[in-house]
Amino acid sequence: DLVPLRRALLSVSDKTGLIGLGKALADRGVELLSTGGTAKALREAGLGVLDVAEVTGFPEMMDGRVKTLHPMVHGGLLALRDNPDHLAAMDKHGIGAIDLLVVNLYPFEETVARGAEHASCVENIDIGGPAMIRAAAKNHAFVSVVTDTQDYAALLEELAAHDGATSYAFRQGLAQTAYARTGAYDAAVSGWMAEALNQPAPRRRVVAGTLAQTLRYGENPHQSAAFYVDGSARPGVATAKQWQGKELSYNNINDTDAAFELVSEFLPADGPACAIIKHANPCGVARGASLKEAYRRAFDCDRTSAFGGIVALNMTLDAETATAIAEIFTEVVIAPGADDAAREIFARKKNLRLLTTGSLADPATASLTLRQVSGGFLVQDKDNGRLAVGDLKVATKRAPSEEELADLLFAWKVAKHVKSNAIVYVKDGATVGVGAGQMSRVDSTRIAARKARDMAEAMGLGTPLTQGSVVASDAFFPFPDGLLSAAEAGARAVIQPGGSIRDDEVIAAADEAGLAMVFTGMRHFRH
Ligand code: 93A
Repeated sequence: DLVPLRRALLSVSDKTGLIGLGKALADRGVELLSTGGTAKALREAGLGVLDVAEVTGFPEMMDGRVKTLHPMVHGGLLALRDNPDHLAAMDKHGIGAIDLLVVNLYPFEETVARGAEHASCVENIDIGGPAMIRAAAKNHAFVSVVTDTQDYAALLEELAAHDGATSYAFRQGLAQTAYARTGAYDAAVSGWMAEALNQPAPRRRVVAGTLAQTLRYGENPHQSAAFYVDGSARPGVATAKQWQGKELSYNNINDTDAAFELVSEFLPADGPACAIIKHANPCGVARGASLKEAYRRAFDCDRTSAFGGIVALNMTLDAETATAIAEIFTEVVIAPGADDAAREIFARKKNLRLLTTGSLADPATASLTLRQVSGGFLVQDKDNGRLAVGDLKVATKRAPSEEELADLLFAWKVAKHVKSNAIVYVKDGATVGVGAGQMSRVDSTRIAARKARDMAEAMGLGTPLTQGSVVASDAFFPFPDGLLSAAEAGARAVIQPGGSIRDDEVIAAADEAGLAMVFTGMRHFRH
């Protein structure tokens, strides 16, 4: 199954590593064919190249839209070298076999990501490249196809190992990569069009991404895992710059994303905010007069859980905040930026990972969330539902005070990022109890209250922090019990969607307990 490599076609937009590859191939006596810009680069490096235009007998035309779409090219890629009919056709039409195709595509994803105009994005939809890639990959019995600059080294190693030939297994591996690339490419084009049309996310979408990184393992060490990026280039864990520390793990990436998405709910204009995440749930979220204070207050919600947590900040990390964070074991810190002094402080903590994103995520952007089920995927719009004060309906006799209202809205934003059933107690712009992921709402209410009591005890406070707090529930209280349990813990005001058939009972219970309760009319399930 060894196929000697005699003739190669190189057509690459990203010229990284091109000259080195071209030289190595030329040294092996491989004949090089190439398209305009690629041929020029190779020639400038002193290599002999035959223009594809010479092979096809047609000039590149229509701004390059048509350059390789020709039987002289596609026949050379697709012909079965052991099929007499194919060989006869090659002979008759003077088609030379192409044993190696090296293509990387017009940078469509990058063009979209940098916010280019529609026409420019369209012009960057590569047609000839994917056509050749798919042809060469189909004919992997004879042809090698390289679509990633990172695979040049492996190709040269393969040629060295087989005296200038390639093995079937190697070619098949390249073909698999090639189809992954063309699939992801077309998915990116389709996704971009869906966004331009403002289409509801689930309609006719192909979900695909590009492998960014293989991970050491998945959620558990016996699961293999990888990180794929969708090319949207939004601020977040996928595009962040990592300044120090070892590679992020699967769970780190998941938690860091949750932390950053949550803290991005808090605009810097409204003051510093911090979120600490453990196992994808917040164990503390707070505002503060300074970033350090926001961190401290978030930390005080649940100091036990915050150990080994992920910290997200809505502003540039400064030295005093970095010092405070460095005091306890923290896995990852993510922020829009980090100043030099803060970076110096972290540099002494070798294991701490610092990520900067340039800016916050926009919680209002439309995008997809995916979940796999046996035999398929569930696709939905990301929950970017946001609330304005005008959307709230006061359900009880007592309306919330201004301070309570501010805390209710804060609690609601946090509850959106807590696994259901979610219960979030907040006081003075800081969570004081979070109940997450319970199968019954009343359990979440109690767990959050108990944790608040534990914290008060640990901090030597007389009363639990939930005294005089407000509480958010991500979905309606189906019975008064959850609400009553929150009141018992000291909550004075409640925010919840409303809409239960027992709303009347729940409202009556709230009135009786002297609570103020507002309905949002919107639910934030997160499973
Ligand atoms: O506009 S195209 O879709 N039409 C083609 O026939 C074609 N053939 C190769 N784009 C085409 N290519 C692409 O040109 C390759 O995929 C590669 O990205 C690029 C290399 O062009 P150059 O060698 O001129 O830099």
